[in-house]
Amino acid sequence: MLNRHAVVRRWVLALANMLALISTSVAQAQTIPYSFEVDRFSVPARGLLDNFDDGAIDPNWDSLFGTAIESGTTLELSNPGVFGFLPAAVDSESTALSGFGIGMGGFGSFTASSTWEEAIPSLSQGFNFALGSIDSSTGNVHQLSIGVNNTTAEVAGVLGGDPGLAVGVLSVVRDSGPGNILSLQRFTTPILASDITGQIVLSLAFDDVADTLTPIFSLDGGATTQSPFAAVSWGFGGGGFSLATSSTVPEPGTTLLVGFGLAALGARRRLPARAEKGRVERQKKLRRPCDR
Ligand SMILES: [Ca+2]
Ligand SMILES: [Ca+2]
Repeated sequence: MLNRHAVVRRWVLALANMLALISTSVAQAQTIPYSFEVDRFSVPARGLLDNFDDGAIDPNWDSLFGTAIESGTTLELSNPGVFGFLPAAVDSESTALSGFGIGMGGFGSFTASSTWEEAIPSLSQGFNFALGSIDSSTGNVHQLSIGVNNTTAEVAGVLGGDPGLAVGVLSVVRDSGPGNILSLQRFTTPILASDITGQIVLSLAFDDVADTLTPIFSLDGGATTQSPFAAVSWGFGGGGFSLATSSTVPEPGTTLLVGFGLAALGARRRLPARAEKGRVERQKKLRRPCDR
């Protein structure tokens, strides 16, 4: 068991490294200040719970970038963030953290939930809960996120889905090298500000029999839940969670496709040899217990 936990921990760090690579600055611009709070994270089927009430992000989470502060009974994710973190080809300022590695294929079904304080994102802003897994056969990183976002027409034009206030699901696959995006899909369910009447619960349900991941949400503190999104095939051995908030730069992102790719390559060159070696070893280890 210890070995598995160690493997999962490494998995989370691998994902964190991947996200950090993506975070390399593209170009700084003005964004609207953002601040969203998470009240708790839980995976009841695995006995995982964080109420964010002990004043420290460690050891459950690793701050990836931006300003994440656990204070009182919540985790606040706010400015200043880092530019260039995306799950998309659009420039944005983001704050994110990653943690809670978890065994998946063969370890049983579960629903993981993040509960956010009631908030209505301003235009260009949003908050998201994601699960990332590494495909042990290709090394590619798969991420599925569910979030509440208020998307500009320009950003929706790049990512797909509806502009404006919506609950959105983003499915992204990145390669194992510089983290280039191999595929990206966005699905949305438009909502009204008046639909949000309590805490917002963003959940991802893993079915270990069907090998699928299904996004679920509640806009009224969990009293009622909605699941309008299709289940996504998810046959991986493990994964790690992320909590992220962002504000996109108010300009079209199309020209940033180029800058984003260059930034990722630059980050790749700066990657220390030690980290590279660790990444290869992680992949080797992951293949043993988790291949299915
Ligand atoms: Ca709390
Ligand atoms: Ca804590």
